[in-house]
Amino acid sequence: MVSFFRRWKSDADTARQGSDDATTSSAAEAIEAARALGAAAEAAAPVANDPGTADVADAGVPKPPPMSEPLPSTPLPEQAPASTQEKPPAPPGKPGWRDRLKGSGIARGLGGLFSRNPRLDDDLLDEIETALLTADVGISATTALVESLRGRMKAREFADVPALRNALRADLVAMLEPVARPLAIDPAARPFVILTVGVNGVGKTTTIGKLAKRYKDEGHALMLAAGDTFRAAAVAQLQAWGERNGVAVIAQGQDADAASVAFDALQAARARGIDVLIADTAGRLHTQQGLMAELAKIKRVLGKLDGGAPHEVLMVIDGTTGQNALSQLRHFHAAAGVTGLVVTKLDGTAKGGVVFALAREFGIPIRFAGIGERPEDLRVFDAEAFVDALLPEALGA
Ligand SMILES: Nc1nc2c(ncn2[C@@H]2O[C@H](COP(=O)(O)OP(=O)(O)OP(=O)(O)O)[C@@H](O)[C@H]2O)c(=O)[nH]1
Ligand SMILES: [Mg+2]
Repeated sequence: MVSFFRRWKSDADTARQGSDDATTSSAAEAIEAARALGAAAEAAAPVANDPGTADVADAGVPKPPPMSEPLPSTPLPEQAPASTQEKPPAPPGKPGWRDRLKGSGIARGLGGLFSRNPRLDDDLLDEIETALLTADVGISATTALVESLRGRMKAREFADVPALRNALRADLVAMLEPVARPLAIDPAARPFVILTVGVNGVGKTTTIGKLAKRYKDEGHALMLAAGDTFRAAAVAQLQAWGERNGVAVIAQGQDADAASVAFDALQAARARGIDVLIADTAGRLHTQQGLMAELAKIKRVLGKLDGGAPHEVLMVIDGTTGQNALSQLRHFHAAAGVTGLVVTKLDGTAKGGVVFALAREFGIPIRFAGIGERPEDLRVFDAEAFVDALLPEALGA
């Protein structure tokens, strides 16, 4: 079994230094892609699977942040990780989205633009175009949005600038509405198996921890599979989330075969009557064919036990990645058949626009958005809440 499930360590090593093959259709996109690649490499760097440090016991394991209702063992606020001390959970509902996304590139671009009381003319459309392009909305989606506005402006559909802003809001919402489809746990699939995939450091393990809390709170019997076997710290990170949530974690430790871990976990989950099994995987660059093939193998192995498994291939995408996210999704989809997306770190330096580009190019459901590091900061993706958070308050909720 172990030899059958051999991993591609050399590929992993190359992956960390590899280059991207983002396809570009113009010079502007090439510049965007280059910028995005830099961001992706930066995002990947602190959590790269470095065999040289893999044995260092739990060094650098990101600890789950405290829950909103702390367990007795929860550290006091002053002992909590620095990042979570600074940021309490976002307020619930739409205000939370606005609170967390107000610093995003697209919110700042559009906000600044409309706050200058612009005139209703072609210059305004040009400025909107620049704001969208700069925020990583991408050429295709931006052109569609701006040309639609231009046509209606010429037809004198807009009496004033607020009317144009409302039309832009409606168009942005319409672009996202088809992909704002929440993940439904099919009770007939027992367990319902979620396989998480994505490049290094995008937030896969953290998202699993947040989901564990969500599903536990909803009353599901849950199990996690520590399928990132590249680093001991990765297994420990998932186990820490499991402990916090009182959820069993199936692990075979570092260097175990990921497909074998997934297989064992599904067997155990079936035996124990578990409702939802969530499997972690190691981050990998989408350009590394061997590593991408490993994902296909994990899927095949799960499918041997249950023809429907995995029921969801959940790809986690770092919202700060920019247009390179399109290339990532294209490759992961080809290798593993992605059925849902989570876009994380939208609260940070993300420009936010890539969400529109992903929606337009792929139409794959966006299940959740990460707007912070705490469990309650993983929100079911809501097209209206997202768009309203990006536009000036007058257009908001
Ligand atoms: N601000 C913010 N940080 C996030 C979010 N989601 C994840 N993170 C942080 O991103 C960092 C990386 O998260 P991980 O969950 O370890 O990422 P990963 O994809 O599992 O990484 P690898 O397993 O190494 O590929 C951690 O510091 C998380 O706290 C989010 O929505 N917002
Ligand atoms: Mg991880």
